[in-house]
Amino acid sequence: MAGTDAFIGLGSNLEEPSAQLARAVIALAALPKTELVAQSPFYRSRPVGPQDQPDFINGAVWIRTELSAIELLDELQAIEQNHGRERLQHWGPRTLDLDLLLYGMATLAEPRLSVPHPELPNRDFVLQPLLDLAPDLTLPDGAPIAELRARCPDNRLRRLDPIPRDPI
Ligand code: ROI
Repeated sequence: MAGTDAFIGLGSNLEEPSAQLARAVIALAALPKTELVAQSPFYRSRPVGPQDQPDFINGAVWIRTELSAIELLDELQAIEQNHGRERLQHWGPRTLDLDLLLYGMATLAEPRLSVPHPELPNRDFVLQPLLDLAPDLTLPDGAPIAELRARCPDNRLRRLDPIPRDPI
């Protein structure tokens, strides 16, 4: 398929987080004009933000899509809603968080959407899954993901093995 390579970060720390992520991957694979290229392993990570909340499960997927960045954002937000997203508190627990991390080599700063995701360089739970998917990946400014990963704060990532299957 022609299209743009995009990377989506997945996170959950409520209501069986691994199953939330596995269902989200299925929903992402079913998006219109989009194909799933690869899915990263899932990781357990300590929460960034308030510590009085459960650990997160995080992962990432690589898709190729003919949707525009904003169309893709709309689809991600629809999946979050359909999967019962709850976000009661800023930087608090949530059932499903889907972040558009990279959209090709685009740099966007729009009211609804900043790409690359502004927190990407600070979050090992995003950088490590990206590295698993594409070891040579760079940001649009040329910064290698591998270098950012080596320099970013430690959230005690623990890889969940094997990737949970059969969430339904
Ligand atoms: N912390 C971790 N470890 N993983 C997340 O996905 C995550 N998402 C968030 C906040 C609450 C900032 N902390 C997180 O939105």
